[in-house]
Amino acid sequence: MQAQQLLNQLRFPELDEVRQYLRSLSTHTLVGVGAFAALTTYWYTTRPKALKPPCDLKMQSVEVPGGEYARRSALLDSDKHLTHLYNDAKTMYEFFLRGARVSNNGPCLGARQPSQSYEWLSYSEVAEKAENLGSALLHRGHTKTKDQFIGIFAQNRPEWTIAELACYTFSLVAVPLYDTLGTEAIAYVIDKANISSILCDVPEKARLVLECVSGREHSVRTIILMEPFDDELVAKGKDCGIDILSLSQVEVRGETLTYNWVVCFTTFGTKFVFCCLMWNPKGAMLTHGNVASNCSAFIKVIEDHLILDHHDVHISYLPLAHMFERVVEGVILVHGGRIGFFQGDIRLLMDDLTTLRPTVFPVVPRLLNRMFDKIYGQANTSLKRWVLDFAFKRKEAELLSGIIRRDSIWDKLIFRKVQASLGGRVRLMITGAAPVSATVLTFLRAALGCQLYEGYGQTECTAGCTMTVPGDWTAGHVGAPLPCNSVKLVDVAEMNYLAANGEGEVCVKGANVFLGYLKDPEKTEETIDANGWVHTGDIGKWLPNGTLRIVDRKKHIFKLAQGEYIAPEKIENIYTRSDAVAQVFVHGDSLQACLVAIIVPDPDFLPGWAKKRGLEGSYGDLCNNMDVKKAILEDILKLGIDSGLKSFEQVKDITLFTEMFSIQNGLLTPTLKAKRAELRNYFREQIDKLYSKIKM
Ligand SMILES: *[C@@H]1O[C@H](CO)[C@@H](O)[C@H](O)[C@H]1NC(C)=O
Ligand SMILES: *[C@@H]1O[C@H](CO)[C@@H](O)[C@H](O)[C@H]1NC(C)=O
Ligand SMILES: *[C@@H]1O[C@H](CO)[C@@H](O)[C@H](O)[C@H]1NC(C)=O
Ligand SMILES: CC(=O)N[C@H]1CO[C@H](CO)[C@@H](O)[C@@H]1O
Repeated sequence: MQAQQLLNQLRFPELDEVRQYLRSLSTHTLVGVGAFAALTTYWYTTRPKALKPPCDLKMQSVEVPGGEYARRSALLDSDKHLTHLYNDAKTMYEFFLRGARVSNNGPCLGARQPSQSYEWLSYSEVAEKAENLGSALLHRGHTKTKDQFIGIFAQNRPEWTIAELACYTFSLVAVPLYDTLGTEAIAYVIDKANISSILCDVPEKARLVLECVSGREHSVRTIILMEPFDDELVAKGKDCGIDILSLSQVEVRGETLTYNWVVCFTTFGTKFVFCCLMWNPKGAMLTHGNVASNCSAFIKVIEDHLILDHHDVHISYLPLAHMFERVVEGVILVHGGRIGFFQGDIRLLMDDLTTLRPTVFPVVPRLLNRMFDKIYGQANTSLKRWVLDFAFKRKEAELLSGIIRRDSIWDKLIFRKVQASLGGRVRLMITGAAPVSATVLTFLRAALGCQLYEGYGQTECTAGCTMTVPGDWTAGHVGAPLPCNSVKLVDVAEMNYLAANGEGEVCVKGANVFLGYLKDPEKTEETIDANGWVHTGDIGKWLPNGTLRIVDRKKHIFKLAQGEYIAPEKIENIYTRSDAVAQVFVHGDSLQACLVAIIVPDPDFLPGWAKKRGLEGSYGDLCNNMDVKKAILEDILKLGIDSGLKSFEQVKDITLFTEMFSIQNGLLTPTLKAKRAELRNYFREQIDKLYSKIKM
């Protein structure tokens, strides 16, 4: 049959665009296209019914009485937050025990050597290793009341989860360490939590710890290494007063020790189990109850559409130091599923996926973007691109009517390859940690044919506070509040976001909200208010169907005396584009009518930059030279004009300062953000002088 004829017989309005497109194609192409039209007919007549969503998708959250405009999940039948789902699983320790029971002691943790298949430890083997390690830790003086913090400094691997379980078994607290911020942040965490025992995976990490503590007073007494190490390391440890032991040695020793450990189990919600010291770095104290509630909320949201069980397999490669990965692991363990770890090299992840063939695959937007680019990159002729778009449009139509599958004709013809590259069995994906573009999310939901949820949250509420619900496969929002918490939006008047308009700073309260920051009542108070709401700093907006969209970030904003709002970071970003400028701090307040700035000129560029303007001298000389100051001021004001700053957004005067703002001098956070309050105090004198000169 002629393709054109066949298409004309089809009366599906959405095919209009296809028809139009076809008219522009050559007949040669059309023969192939005819086949696609026939397939379309076949697909329409054979496609399955959609599953019923767990709530009315037009009303996914409901307002909580009290006049605060707070909202909770429509899945709850009262305003009481969900704390747990299974009566025998209220702590993370009980999560594990339940998994052992429902899997009938099935495989629990797996790892592989390069090019080999996965080898598994059963639930009872994992429990035994955890008990042995835990006993050994008790023997070294750790108890739930004294010296309870255990550092874990390793990539994801079975021993990580075993160490965590060892902590849970004896009510100790796991503190993850990670090295992306260098030794300074590690030293901070060790000191803050007064950690005496640290488990490391490889000798390099142990060396890093020694570097952090050598030559000063410190708390570390024991490093337990998972991989082999040499005598030199042991000697180095001794110099710092640290015993370096191998994990297998420690486990064997633990086996010979007997403890009446049954009494040690952490009880629900009382004690914190997990201290996630973050990059700020602040130690967020999370309890068994926090983690259990987040996991349970997640299970509850998806349970109508997907029931996890002991056949499920999870691939663990996102850092366990973040709550996102740990919550997913909790969800797997409570159902007796198994966790397979990647080899430790993200470049080999694809190989691990096809070997493990996971059913659960948590992702981050960066990875989703890469998959999207790869699929489109392979469709590099216009015909291939057309076929891909055509198949996507068909599956997108299914998706929006609530159907998720990977056995349609389009899957068999087009998407089979990408599905197979993930092992071919993935049925649940979760993305979080950062926003994902609607195009990418919708395309991959269609192409991968599995349930792909987007969550939103932060460590302070145990990873998640909202998540998309099954059946709502639209993108562009982060879903409704999870059943374990309520969400409210609070006025940010200076940015013109008002709760009464359904916009404002996202605040969270519920069973998953943390206890506070370790030994930091001041920061805790800044984050959790007197009524128990965590203030996230994100700006959200309620959509008509009760889902939340994240639209902005709360910024440092202040008013000048005449009432104009100023966002100093925006101005600083513009001024630092000057070659002469390394760092800028813009200051103003409601008592002043104008802005001033402290500027650290760039030591590498300033001499050359000044020379072009006929000014010479050493860096120090130049910074004291009034003509240099004047030239820099002129340069940044010009940049400001070019970038569209209003005149009240431009500084009136500046002072040059020769010492960089740094973490060491307390003017930057470890993520290299300006500590504005500290900067203001530090430069009080210079700022006052600038203003007094302006007034004269
Ligand atoms: C740190 O822990 C040790 C025990 O490991 C204890 O003796 C010491 O008092 C603790 N220091 C602080 C500041 O808590
Ligand atoms: C198109 O993609 C194929 C692989 O899918 C590749 O072999 C080929 O070189 C690409 N062609 C162009 C022009 O990029
Ligand atoms: C919810 O509302 C948003 C914004 O109006 C919309 O984009 C989305 O499609 C809606 N979701 C559903 C399932 O109707
Ligand atoms: C897996 C899980 O339970 N965590 C939820 C905790 O909440 C985050 C956000 O909704 C989800 O992304 C996580 O999905």
